[in-house]
Amino acid sequence: MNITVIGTGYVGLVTGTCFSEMGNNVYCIDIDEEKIKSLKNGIIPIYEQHLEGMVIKNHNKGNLIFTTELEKGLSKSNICFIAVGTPMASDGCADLNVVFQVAKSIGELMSHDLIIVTKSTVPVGTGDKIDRIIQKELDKRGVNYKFQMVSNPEFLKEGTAVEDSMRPDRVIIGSEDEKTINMMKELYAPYVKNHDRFIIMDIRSAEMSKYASNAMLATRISFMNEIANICEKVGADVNKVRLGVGSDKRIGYSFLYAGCGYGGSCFPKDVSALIKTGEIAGYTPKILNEVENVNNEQKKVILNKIKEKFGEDLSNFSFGLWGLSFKPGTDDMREAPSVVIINGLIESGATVKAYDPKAREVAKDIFKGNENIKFFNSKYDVLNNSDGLIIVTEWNEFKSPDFNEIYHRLNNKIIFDGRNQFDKRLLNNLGFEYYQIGS
Ligand code: UPG
Repeated sequence: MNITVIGTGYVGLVTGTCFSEMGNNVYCIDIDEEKIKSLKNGIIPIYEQHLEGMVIKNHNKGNLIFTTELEKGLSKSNICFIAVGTPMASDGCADLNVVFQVAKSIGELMSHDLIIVTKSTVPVGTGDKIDRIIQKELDKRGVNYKFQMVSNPEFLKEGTAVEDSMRPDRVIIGSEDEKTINMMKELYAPYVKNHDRFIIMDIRSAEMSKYASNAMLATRISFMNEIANICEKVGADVNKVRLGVGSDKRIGYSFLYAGCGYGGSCFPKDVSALIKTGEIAGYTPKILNEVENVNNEQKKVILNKIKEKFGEDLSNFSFGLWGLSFKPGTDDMREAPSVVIINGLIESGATVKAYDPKAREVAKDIFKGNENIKFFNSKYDVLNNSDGLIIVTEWNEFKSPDFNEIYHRLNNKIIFDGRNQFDKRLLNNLGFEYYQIGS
């Protein structure tokens, strides 16, 4: 098939590349000329496993084309995906300016009938708005090309984005037009082979499914973080409670890990946007508001533990920190708990030495000019002259460290673990004072 994907961010680039991998001809469009130039030269703006090789291979084969010319892509395509960002606006709503701008451009430039698919996470009713914008432009031009709107939310996770796209759990197709649905099924058939993973519904329900999925996952995390906070007070261990709870088939084990809060480009903004959607529609969400509140507090739990140990004034203290990205497998630091923890430490007078396998450069940009944080290329070097080790992200390389090395380099043999990576008894036996979340 011939496809245009508008937006070469996380979702657009991965989706477009995975479509090209199955032999489709894909035009990836972005208004950012520098980004398009880099992509043409095989320079990928994000770190994501398997992505670079796939981009270069398909670009060289000629079926993954990067261009700033939307008209060119549209003229050659039968399906156009909108995959631009919908960041959080200052009022907590999803900012749809770029989505609507793109819709207008499609209406101005399309030159034959099209299927137009919203991949971006957009609030319920946005599909209808896009429809009206495009139709208005077509009317202005006096042309009567037909187009069908589809909502096809994306469920890929950072760190496993390519795998998630190549083997999705489900493909939601929000459309009530049979021909369009069949075309979408044909496009996705190679990715869901041997499984009936298509879920067909109306556009509004598809849009809502995306928000409800992310909100459900965020709720599970905040719920377990709340249980963890109670566990600490009553002498229970959330790591064991998770097993006791997750073994119920109706509940399951995933997304029950207590920690120092969820981050990333999706959960915080999507929970916030869903709250706003409810409020605007006349319903004030209760659970969702608390999911957000619990998470904001949870990002400070490590900091509170450090202050309980060393006092409010941390002027004479220095800490080694492992993990800056919001989760392993990515260099993305959007809404990362590490930022809250580092800022809190520095505001209290401490200095920080940080290590992350992938996010160092991104972090250097965030903390540019700040003398109180230094970045290192080795996880052990951050420990020299440090009063404790703080673990914020559970990268694999932090899972079986050389405890002897940690012990000898640290001034105070203290570990604050925001991701509950180690066995408490083992660490205590090795001579560490070891703090976890929820035990
Ligand atoms: N997290 C926990 N405890 C858990 C699981 C996750 O604290 O038990 C945290 C994790 O550390 C991270 C955050 O939750 O900070 C989000 O993790 P994850 O969902 O793996 O990351 P994303 O890549 O943001 O993916 C989410 C959805 C995905 C969706 C995407 C964009 O999982 O389905 O496509 O957001 O909307």
